[in-house]
Amino acid sequence: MSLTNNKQVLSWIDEMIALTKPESVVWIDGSEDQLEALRAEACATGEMYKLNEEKLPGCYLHRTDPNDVARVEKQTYICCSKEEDAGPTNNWMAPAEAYARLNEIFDGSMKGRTAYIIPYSMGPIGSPFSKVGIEITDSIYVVLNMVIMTRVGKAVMDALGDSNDFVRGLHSKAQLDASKKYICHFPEDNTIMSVNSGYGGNVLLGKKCFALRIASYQGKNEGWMAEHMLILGLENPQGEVKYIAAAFPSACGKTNLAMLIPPEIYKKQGYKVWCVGDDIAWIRIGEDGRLWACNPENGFFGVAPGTNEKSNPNALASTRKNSIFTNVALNLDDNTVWWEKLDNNPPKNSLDWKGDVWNADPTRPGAHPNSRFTAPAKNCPCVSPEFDSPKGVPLTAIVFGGRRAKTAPLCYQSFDWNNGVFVGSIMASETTAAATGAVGVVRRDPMAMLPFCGYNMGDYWQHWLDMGKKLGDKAPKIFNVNWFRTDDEGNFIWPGFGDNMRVLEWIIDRCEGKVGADETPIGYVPSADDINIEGLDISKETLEGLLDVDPEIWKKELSGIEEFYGKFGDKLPDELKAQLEGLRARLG
Ligand code: OXD
Ligand code: MN
Repeated sequence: MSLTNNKQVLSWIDEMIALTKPESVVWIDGSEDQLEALRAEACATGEMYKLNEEKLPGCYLHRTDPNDVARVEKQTYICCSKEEDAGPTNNWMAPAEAYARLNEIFDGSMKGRTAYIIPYSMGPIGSPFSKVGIEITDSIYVVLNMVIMTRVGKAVMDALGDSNDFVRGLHSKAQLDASKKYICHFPEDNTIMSVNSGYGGNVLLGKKCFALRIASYQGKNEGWMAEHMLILGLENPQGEVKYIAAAFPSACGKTNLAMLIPPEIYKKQGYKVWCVGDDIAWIRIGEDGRLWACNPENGFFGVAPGTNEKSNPNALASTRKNSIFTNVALNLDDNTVWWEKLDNNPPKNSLDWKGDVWNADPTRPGAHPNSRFTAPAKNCPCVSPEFDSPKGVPLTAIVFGGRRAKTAPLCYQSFDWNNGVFVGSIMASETTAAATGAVGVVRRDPMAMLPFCGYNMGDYWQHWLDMGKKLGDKAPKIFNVNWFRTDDEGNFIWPGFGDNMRVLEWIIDRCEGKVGADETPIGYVPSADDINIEGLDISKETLEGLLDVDPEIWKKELSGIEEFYGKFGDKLPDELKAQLEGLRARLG
């Protein structure tokens, strides 16, 4: 039974069903009865595995194909009419060619299977901030994840009414043939087609595909922004909450920062941190002329390894019920899950992420390094009371960050909005020993959007500059942080995690004009006296070292920036060229 009379929706669905030829078609209405039946079916076929109902109520384990465990940037395409509109940082395919290639692969790809039609809302249903998507998929795992990550059901179709403003998403596991895996985006058609993968980032089409790649393009045309940012609220002892949005490349601790627990000395005074979102922010100019941010998602799709009682107790607590675990180890003694650094007790009687006997074998990991939990946001002990607010939360500051061993200081503030856009555009991380390839190689990842910007990055920067013009003096202040400075032995100097609160406090104080700063060639840097290190095992000299800006290192950085900028040709905004020259001049 269909959940809508919307002719555009129905005719698109008819077309996709005729193409993929499933045995049956089921609309997902979001009811608990329907979901429970799907969970039971997935367990019966082995697609999912039910975990200990006492210890992990409502939780399941899923294993993907061992060759299908991460996003595939090489097989991800932006399919727009002109190649230059995709830009030098995206793979491009002409729409006609992409449709032809995909139609061949999708032809009959759901034979003998059920097609599930998932109506979902990114953002609270019916909010002017929100947008509707429909995903057709042949995977129950996708259905059950989408139900956690987005708002699903009939109310979404009611909110859409007769409108044609919805994003069409077609996904089929097909044969999981890696050579025919495609994640294609058609921004001009509001369409996403994903085939031959079953891994979250490639198949939960509301997330990276819609909420970043398609939405960034929509935002440029409609005057708003879709960003790879967490959103947190920092409450002071007077009960005032200030909101910060922050962009970091993948694997730099976004989820940890979003759910930060303040150090004892702050907690005692009454400081609190509220999580609005851990990965994506949709940002608009509100009626008051300020920037307002909303998290379009409804859950967390977090990396499991490294999550523990110390690093992120709030994330861990979020996963203790109604969650799905993907590619983690299974403890056979009590039917619970385990991953590296969860604790010091790898289960002796266990299976690894592939389902092979593991038994805590120290020579190989139990969980895949990119294993995940999918957890409802409402499970998070520090979820913001504003989480469902239809208008979002007002931003006081925007923070960029990366993983740099020496270059960037612990924190600095940009001179103004345009300089802040420059700071975001030169964001970079150095590869660590954990990643494959050389150590210390700089990967530029502007605004952490490198794999997620659905159009030419040069036009995207221009859009940022244009938003600044509209905001004028109502614009949030822009900062950069680096939690990852190392000493000569390669050890991290700054403790990070909850202690990052000390830097956030300086950021908010700066926005409120309560604290000074030292002017350096790259921006305003905190004076060591203004970062609270009470209760920390760090000397003032060490802190001074963390805040140091070495002009010689930055002079070397200039050529890297120039080379990166060179890729964008005419699309590089003049304003950013001027910013680069300004930095060069200040460095002398
Ligand atoms: C993610 C990512 O999964 O950024 O959030 O890779
Ligand atoms: Mn992300």
